[in-house]
Amino acid sequence: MTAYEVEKALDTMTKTMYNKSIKECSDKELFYSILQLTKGYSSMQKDIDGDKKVYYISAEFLIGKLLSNNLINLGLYDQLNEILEKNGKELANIEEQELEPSLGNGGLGRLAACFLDSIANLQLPGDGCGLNYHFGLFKQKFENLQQKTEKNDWIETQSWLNDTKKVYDIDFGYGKVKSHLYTIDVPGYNGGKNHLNLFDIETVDENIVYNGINFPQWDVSKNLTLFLYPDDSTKQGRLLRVYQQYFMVSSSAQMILEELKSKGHDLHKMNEHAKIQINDTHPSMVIPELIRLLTQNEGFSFDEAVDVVSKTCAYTNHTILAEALEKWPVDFLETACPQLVPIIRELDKRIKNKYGYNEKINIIDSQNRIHMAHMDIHYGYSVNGVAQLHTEILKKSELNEFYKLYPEKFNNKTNGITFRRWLLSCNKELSNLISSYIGNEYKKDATELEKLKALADNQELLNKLENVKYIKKVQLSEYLDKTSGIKLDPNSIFDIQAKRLHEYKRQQMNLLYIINKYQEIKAGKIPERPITFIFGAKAAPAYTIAQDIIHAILVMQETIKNDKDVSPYMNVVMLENYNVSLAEKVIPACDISEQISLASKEASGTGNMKFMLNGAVTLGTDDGANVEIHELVGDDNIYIFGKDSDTVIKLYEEGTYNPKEYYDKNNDIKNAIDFLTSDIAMKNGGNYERLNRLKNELLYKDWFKTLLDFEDYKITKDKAFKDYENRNEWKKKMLVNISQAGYFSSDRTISDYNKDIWKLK
Ligand code: 26Q
Repeated sequence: MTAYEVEKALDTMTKTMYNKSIKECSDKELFYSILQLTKGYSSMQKDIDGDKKVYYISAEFLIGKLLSNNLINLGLYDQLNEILEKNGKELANIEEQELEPSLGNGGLGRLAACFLDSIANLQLPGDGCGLNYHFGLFKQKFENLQQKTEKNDWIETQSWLNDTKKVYDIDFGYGKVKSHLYTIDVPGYNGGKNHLNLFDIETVDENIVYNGINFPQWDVSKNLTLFLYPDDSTKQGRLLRVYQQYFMVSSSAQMILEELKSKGHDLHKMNEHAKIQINDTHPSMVIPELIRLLTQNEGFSFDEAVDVVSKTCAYTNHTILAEALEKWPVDFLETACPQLVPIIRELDKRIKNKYGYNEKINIIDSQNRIHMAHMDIHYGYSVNGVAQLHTEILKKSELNEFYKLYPEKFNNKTNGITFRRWLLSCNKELSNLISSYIGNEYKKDATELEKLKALADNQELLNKLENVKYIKKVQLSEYLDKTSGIKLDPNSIFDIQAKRLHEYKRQQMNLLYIINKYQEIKAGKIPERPITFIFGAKAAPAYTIAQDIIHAILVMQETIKNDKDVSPYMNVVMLENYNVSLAEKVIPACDISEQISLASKEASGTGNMKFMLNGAVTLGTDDGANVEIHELVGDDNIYIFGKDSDTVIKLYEEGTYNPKEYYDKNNDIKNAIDFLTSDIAMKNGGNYERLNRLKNELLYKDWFKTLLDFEDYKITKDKAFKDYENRNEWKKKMLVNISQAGYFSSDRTISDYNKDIWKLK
């Protein structure tokens, strides 16, 4: 498409929609016009087709804003940019008009979105299946230095959603409901398109939401698709989750069978034409639901159904945290979807007959709970972890009993990210710089980035790289100033930890470092260069300690802002409502990427990859995909600290870890922890109850062993700040990181899934 053709089309669109020329339109009107234009172009792309198709079922698809992404993939971005400029408009301002869908929490949901992009990019037939949450994940606000939650309204009259008008009947224990299918096009970078299928209950009622994100939890026909993961701290909330999950999988299973039949396939050979990837255990009920549909509606015997479903479904595990492994009481299913219970009992009985009573591998345990992962592993054909270390831990410990039974099912698929969003779109300055040295080939084959390594002594490139980083820091500073009055110094070091708030990710360790640095400055030890510590994190509403940690960070932000002795040398910023769009601004501006989970706890991490790709240097533990980053860049281009996963796993087994000992013997730790309940913290808005709870948690529990690693963390982090001053060496580290990031392209991950698990083409 030429710029001229696109301009004519856009002009016609604005005339039809608003009776205005491009110049006369407001940014919002232009957004809607371009939205319609883009939807039109993408609807003209033909569906990516093939004899076998993958269905990626996931409770989360954290797709982020779609405008730039779709324009890039449809090959319209540059033309549109040019046209808008010519008409005195800026694409960046128009992008700001789009509301961000927040259909995910964090890593797992964003991974699903990257995967859809890569599946389409590789021209593989593959759709996503999920739920059309009207408010998604909550919007985060800070009030009185605490997190407040509001609903995130993203569906406007005009949106990316297409109404297919298709409806499926879903049987809940209390009666039938209707599931309405909407789709969002997923255009591939190389042409063609797939779909994200989002199911919605027809009777949903947005008006029942009151006071932020509260709603009557019992009224399933009205509330089912309002929110992502409603409160799971109460029984009602957990039951609603089961309703959501069953609704999602029953809709998906019906849609898949309908598609297979419409293509004339024999359902007995369904596995030759469809693969279903189960994204963590949230969609696990698709296994018994398919068996139910095949036996009840398609004349299959139970054995036949089990056989073909087991050859169709594959399971991905994303966590080894015990509390996140879903176990649903049989009672919940009796209420939500009683028709599945006899099927799951039969599946369980077969396992018990074959392998005997063994809680480690049984589906239904002695407390009458259904272990969703166990069902997936017995009745699926593939089990994968999401990074080398994670898969090894699954095989060696968490799922060892299963590994002994089915070694052939286990495989690793190290996560990846789509470079189209996380480099080409969010950091055009960097991608243009790269292109000017190694050409454009890396946009198709990310491993081409390795060519940069040979240029590690090219002074001109190194200087330009530093300049790009500076520009991105300035852009972030301007954005934050404009949107929230936050002032940053782009000449300071940007040290960033941006991810969901969880104790295992150890934002509290970063906080203790910050308190320690504050105390050092007060005592006269001034850093060589000012440091800006940036956090972005949402905490689950029912997760009290996580809320306490956010509060403590905000108190430090306030304390430093108010202390003229310290504020010239350090700054703390807790970003409000960290989401995909903010990540696209924050990540390119980062110097030091904090990836400091307790070794063995972070399955992979994907933020680590995004930061690396944008030229940040990682400060992290040997955990998740950090291990692979470490291997790729070598010791000199990463800062690794802390106890390794074997040691940590052993410590848990021994159960002897006592955080108080570290507090007693290390003054830095003692002073930082005592600060939490100090007069200074109280004067700066500290809430005693919250901060004292956090203090006691660290002193007497510290389940994720913050104090164990603190000393090494401090030494390593101080060294990173010192090394930053050796500017040329640092620029080389940046370059090496970018050059080695190609492995983490989700195109690589997806071609591995395809090669080993789906075998589509
Ligand atoms: C389970 C039961 C009840 C309530 C909630 C949940 C629940 C909700 C969300 C459990 C897990 C999640 C999300 C998990 C997640 O995002 N895991 C991350 O997945 C990424 C992609 O593989 C990895 O990179 C991260 O390491 C992993 O933490």
